[in-house]
Formats: sequence, C-alpha cells, structure tokens
Amino acid sequence: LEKEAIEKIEQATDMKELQSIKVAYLGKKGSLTSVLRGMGKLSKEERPVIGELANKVRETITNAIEQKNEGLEQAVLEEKLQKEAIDVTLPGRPVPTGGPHLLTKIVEEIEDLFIGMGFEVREGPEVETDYFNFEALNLPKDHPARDMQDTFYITNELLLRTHTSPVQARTMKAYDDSKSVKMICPGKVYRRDTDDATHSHQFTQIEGLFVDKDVKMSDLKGILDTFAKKLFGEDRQIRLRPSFFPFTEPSVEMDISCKVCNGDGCSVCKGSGWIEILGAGMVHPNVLSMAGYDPKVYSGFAFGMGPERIAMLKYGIKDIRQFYTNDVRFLKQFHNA
Ligand code: FA5
Repeated sequence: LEKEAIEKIEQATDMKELQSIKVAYLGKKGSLTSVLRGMGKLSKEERPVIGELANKVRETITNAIEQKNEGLEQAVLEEKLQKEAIDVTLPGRPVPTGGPHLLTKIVEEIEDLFIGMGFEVREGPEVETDYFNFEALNLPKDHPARDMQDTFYITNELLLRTHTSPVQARTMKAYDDSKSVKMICPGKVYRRDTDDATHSHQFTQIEGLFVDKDVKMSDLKGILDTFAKKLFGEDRQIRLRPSFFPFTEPSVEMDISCKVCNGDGCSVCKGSGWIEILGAGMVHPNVLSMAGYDPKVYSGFAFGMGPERIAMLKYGIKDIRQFYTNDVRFLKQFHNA
C-alpha cells in the first residue's frame, strides 16, 4: 500500500491529482483508513503491530504528500513568474500629449519680448466697473466714443471689460508714490461685435504702458519697431498712422509691412502691403491726472494689441474662430511652432 501510494504521489503532476490521492488513501473512505477501521477484527497480539505499521505508513504518506505539495506549489509559482515576467526592453506605448494653445504661446512670446525690454506683467479683472473701463480713460458717460466699443453691461456700473486699457488706470492708481510705470497686461476682453473671420465677441488684448518723466513719442516708436522686428523678422517695417482714442493724445494705429505678397501668404495683407496690428499713443493728460500723476512732470505712452490678429498674420490663419473651436487638427499644427 505504502509503495503504491508513494509511487502515485511522485507521479502526480498537479495539486488536484495530489488531493485525490490524499483522499484515496487517507480520506474517510481511503484504503489506509479502512485498514485502520478493520483493526477491531484483529487479534489482541496483531493489533499493536498492525496499528504501529499503519501509523507509520500514514506518516510516510502524509510526509510524501506534503513534500510533493511544496514542490508543486513552487512549480506553479515559478510558472506564474515566468508568464508574468515583464520585458523591460520592449518599447513603451506612446501616451498622447497635449501642448500649449497657440494663443497661449503667442501671448507668452510677446510677454517675453516686453519683459526683455524691462516691462513687468500685470493683470486686471474681466468684470470691470464703468469707471475704470471708460471714465478713468477720459470717456465720460455721454461721450460718443463709447460707441466705438459695443459693451456687454451687467448692471449700470458693472460690465465685461471691452479692452485691457482699464489696467492702465488701475496700475497707475496702485503706484500712488508716483514712481514710473512700465507694464504690459494680457487678458480677455468682450465686445458685442458680430463674429466673423476677423472679429470675435470675446478675444485677447495685450496692453502696454510706460509712464515716467520725459517719455516721448519717439520712445513709443522705438519700442514698437523693436517688438515688430523681433516677432516677425528684421525685414519688417512699421508705419504709424494718425488715429483717435480718447485716452491718448496724439493717437496712432500701427501697421506692419507684409512680408512677401505671393499667393496665399498675401491674402491677409491684400492691397496696400500693410496690415494694422495695434492702437497706441501718448497717455492723455486727463488720464494721468485722474490716476494721480502730474501731467506737467510725467508723460507716457500706451498701446493695445490683439494677439489673435498677430498670430493670424504670423501663421497665415484665415479665420479667428479657429482659436476658440478647439479643433485638434488645427491646434496640433502649432505644437512645435
Ligand atoms: C483698443 O481697444 C484700445 N484700448 C487700444 C489702445 C490701447 C489704444 C492703449 C491706445 C492706447 P481697438 O478697439 O482698436 O483699440 O482694439 C485694439 C486691437 O484689438 C485691434 O487692433 C485688434 O487687433 C483687436 N480687436 C479689436 N476688436 C476685435 C475683435 N472683435 N476681435 C478680435 N480682435 C479685435
């Protein structure tokens, strides 16, 4: 019996088989168990001898099963480890990554250019008061120039800012010790304009302001020329045309020369070979004095540009709505731009 059991145990190939061998010999109805059960029929002399033998056999079988069990467990573990082994030399699965939006990139590029020229970056609220959006900029309540910027009003006194110019007044007010101001302010602005290829009801502006003793129009021209050449290339020229803004006097609009007028590259710049990119001028004396700066001592220039239009010009984008509709095919093109 013992020999037969040991042989079977050794030949077992998995735990299930081993378990059934265990049941067959040591289980309630197992062959060894029935030997032990049959002991009652033996004579007094035979009983201890057979009993001892049977116990020994049981011990041997139990040990053999345990040993085999361990061996099988080890084998199962090893097989599992082998199957689940990770090949660290396999190439990884690529995870699609996003990138900064073209608008973010162009705004940061412009910020960097001005930071390099000594400007600090400031911010202001998008929900603005009538006072800062208009009045502090020399646009009293009944001023006809308010019509230039169709406005979303929230209440009589609160509105969505129509430009970033209120940050001019806010910054000067914050500097009440009358030190010089040299800042740019990027941000969202809102107008009741009808959306088309070059107009959006919500767009971005970057404001610039430099106030100090003896700031001149030629300083404005120099800064804008440097900016245009750095952003678009040394071969570009700028042109300042007389214009009107209530908060600057004199006021100008700046055009930039188109690069080469051939085929598609010229379409945003048809005709004259110049395209307007920003408004600017010398800060109006009323604006300076309302913000606590003495216009007899201080002077300054300011400008405001639309980075969407600048990006359109730089990359030949024909429709401003592309910036806001999140078409990944469009956005992807500029990840490495
Ligand atoms: C202004 O908003 C003045 N605050 C700019 C300024 C600042 C002048 C400081 C003088 C001193 P304007 O309305 O022209 O100006 O807008 C400035 C720029 O914003 C435009 O040149 C254009 O690039 C952009 N812009 C204006 N309206 C829209 C629109 N609906 N959609 C997209 N861009 C626009």
